Amino acid sequence: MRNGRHEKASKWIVAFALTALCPGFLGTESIAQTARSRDQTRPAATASSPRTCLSLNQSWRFTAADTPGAEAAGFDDSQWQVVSVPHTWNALDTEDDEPSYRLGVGWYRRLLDLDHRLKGKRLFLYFEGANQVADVFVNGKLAGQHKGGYTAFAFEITEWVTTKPGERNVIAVKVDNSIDPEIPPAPSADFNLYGGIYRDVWLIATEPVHLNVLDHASPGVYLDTPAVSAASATVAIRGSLVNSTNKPRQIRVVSTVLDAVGQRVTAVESITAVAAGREANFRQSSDPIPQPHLWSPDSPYLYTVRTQLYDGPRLVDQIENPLGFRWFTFDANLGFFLNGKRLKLRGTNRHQDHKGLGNAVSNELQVKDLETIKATGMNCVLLAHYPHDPAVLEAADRLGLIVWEEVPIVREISTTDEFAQNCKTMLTEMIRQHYNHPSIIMWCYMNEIFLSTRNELGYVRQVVALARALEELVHQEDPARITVISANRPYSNDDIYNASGLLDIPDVVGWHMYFGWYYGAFRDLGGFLDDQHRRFPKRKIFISEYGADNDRRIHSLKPLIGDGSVEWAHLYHTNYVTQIEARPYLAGSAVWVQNDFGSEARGGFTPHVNTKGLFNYDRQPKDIYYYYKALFSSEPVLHLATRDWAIRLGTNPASHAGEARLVTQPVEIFTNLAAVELFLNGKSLGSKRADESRHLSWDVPFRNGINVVEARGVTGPKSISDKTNVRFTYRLPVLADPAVPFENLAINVGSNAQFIDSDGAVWEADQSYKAGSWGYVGGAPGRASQNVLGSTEDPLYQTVRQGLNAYRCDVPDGTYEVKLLFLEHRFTKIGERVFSVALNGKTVIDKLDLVKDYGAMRAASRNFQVRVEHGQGVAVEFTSVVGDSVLSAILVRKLH
Ligand code: GCB
Repeated sequence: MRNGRHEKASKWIVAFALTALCPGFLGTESIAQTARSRDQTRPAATASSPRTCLSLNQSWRFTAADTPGAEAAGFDDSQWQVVSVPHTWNALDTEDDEPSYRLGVGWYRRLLDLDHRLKGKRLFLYFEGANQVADVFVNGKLAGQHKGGYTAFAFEITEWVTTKPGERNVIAVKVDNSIDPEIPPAPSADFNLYGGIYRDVWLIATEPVHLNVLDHASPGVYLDTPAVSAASATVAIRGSLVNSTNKPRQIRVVSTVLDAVGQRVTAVESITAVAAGREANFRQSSDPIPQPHLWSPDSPYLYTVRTQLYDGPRLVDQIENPLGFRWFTFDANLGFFLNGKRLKLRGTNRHQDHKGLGNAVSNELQVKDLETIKATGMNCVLLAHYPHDPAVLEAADRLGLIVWEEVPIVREISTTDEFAQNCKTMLTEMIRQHYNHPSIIMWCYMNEIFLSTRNELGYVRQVVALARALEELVHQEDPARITVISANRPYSNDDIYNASGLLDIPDVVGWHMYFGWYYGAFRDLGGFLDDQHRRFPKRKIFISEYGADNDRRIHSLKPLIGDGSVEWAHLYHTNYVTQIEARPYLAGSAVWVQNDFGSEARGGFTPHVNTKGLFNYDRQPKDIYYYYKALFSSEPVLHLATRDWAIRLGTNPASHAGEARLVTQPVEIFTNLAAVELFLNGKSLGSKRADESRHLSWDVPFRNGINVVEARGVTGPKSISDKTNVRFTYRLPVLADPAVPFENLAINVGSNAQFIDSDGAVWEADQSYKAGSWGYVGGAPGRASQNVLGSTEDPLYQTVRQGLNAYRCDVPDGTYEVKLLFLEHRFTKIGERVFSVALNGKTVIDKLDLVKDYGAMRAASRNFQVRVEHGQGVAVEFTSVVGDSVLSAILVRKLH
């Protein structure tokens, strides 16, 4: 019951997140208390908060199968698994080594005992999110269907349930995460579509006269700040109320603005007439509030607006919404302004999933992500690539993080009316549900939509037409906020985003920039942006993504584009930041991405994971995270950026037998201190002044064994230090040198990078053979970018040397284990590549056909023993039968 545990820990956050819809949530007396044990933590129907909310997260039964008849009240689900929400059926199969994960139907069922005191109330089921089509049944009747996996939905169930003592109701929910081309996101999206009820579920009980619960599952009340300045601010309140009685009513709507400590600031009231069985809208405007506290990242001051409905003297409904006073503009030359002051947006993108949990992440863990982003000193977060949990928006309001939120219209569209309609509904839901969060500044409705090039007639025109319709919709729904479309630099040079007119539509354009990762070189970034700024001088631009995969198992002294090494990623980020900060017209930037995240189709370094995170998938920080902290945080930061490279290996070609064997390798430091002194094993290596780059590097002479590295600096009156160990293995340039007895040699063949395996062994970067040493003879390097089946150490297999004649290791005489690792990375048919392998003159593999013997893209290895005599070393020779030979890695280990 993994999720149950998280839920318990996060109870207070759940409570915090739900106050908008359910101010009664925190009440003391539970109507459920007397009746049942399982729903005991529930809100009260007290006089002051007539609306109650009951968590329905616990006690579901689940089956991962489409089960005919499962909606029926009397269906026997006793054999189903007991689960709690948040739940997904894809937590594990998205992380296994097999391609694909289960897309299909899952059923959930739950009993609902309704206290007799709920008789006469209006009852609603409220789902914060279920991916992606949910059919909700109550006592066998369809209460409603919702499409789209990332927005909330509510259905009224009053007519179908019983509150009679001793009688029970059954909720059954069919959830389907099958790919549906009519529902965004498109399957080409770079993230997993985990199926399930993965956000909180509530029962909301209101009086017959109540604020609308069914307006796209919004709070039913919308706050605007039509006039706001440092001198004064007003709040406009609008919403709709429902009269489910059979008499017309005159309802008094009272809206009270409370300050951050709950003191009344101002109030406004009005009367709304509502006919029997009908809805009616209301609009109110507060008196100006003098010298309002403004909301900003530095001071995220939150007011609350409490909206109460009175039927005569009786309070019949009450909800609360957050209110922040702030105003903002974008300028094509000067970037972003908040409350009249220039503010460079500095942030990161966040996906919601988490290692081991999929998208079924507790509110507590979600909030932790936001707290981490804030603690980095960032001021903004892009919620990629769909609306996020309400707890996330609450946290952003409270912490002062400026939010960009988006609907999952990514990479391609369906050109049907149905797709367009689903996009519009989703967009409306997102805006209405999250409208009152002051943290939200930007609504994005299209993400790199031309990434998948499609040539059918009129496709581009249809994308543009959809964008125009969505642009209009956003401005209609929310005239005060900024619209954005994000664009990738086209891989071909057709300039399609500009040529199609797409980027002329939104208020702001977000660019996804991967120069020096997917294409080009770092230095091309500035040129590209300057060119855009020159060609479109009125356009407001922002870098909404930039990032590079960064796998702590991969390290290189000569990093290369696309190698996944930590060192390349460090070069990439430090280079980008310099160029971004130098361009005042850029409104800001957001790193791709805060945490590594699941993406089944990815065959990168870690199977099915996008590893561009500042944090790993399990939320452990990578060294690069501290670079951003040193850049943006006002707290002192001194970080030895070698935590990710704590197991090292190297050689010093200049050293001879018997010499102190020191090998110089770089150690990076990310700091915002003025100066840092570095120590190795207690001895100073000198001081360096740090500057705005927040980045220092030392050449450190490592010795064989454990090296203690320590950085020391001063901040104000305080000294601070950071200390860590590096385990260094010295490799003799001459393998047979008697000064250090040879143990083993592991080589990441075909790669410029070292690879640290799960046992902590380092597989060295490849080199060409030199007598006395080791290396390849002949051939050329190659690389696969698909997932390697049968291994999680994909990088070791993915880089290969092909067409090689031999691999030689001039080890001293003795008996050795020789292990050869292979991968067929290019061919899928039998007979396309066949070669034989000989070890010290003896054929050990005759006509190896990797596809035939193991399968394409499947990790393969062979072990041999060899006796080395007369200084012959180990020589692995390859003879081609059809096509080229290929080798992924080699291990030579001395047997004692
Ligand atoms: C992008 C996409 C994002 C990907 C990212 C990447 O531009 O918007 O969904 O995950 O690039 O890592 O390639």
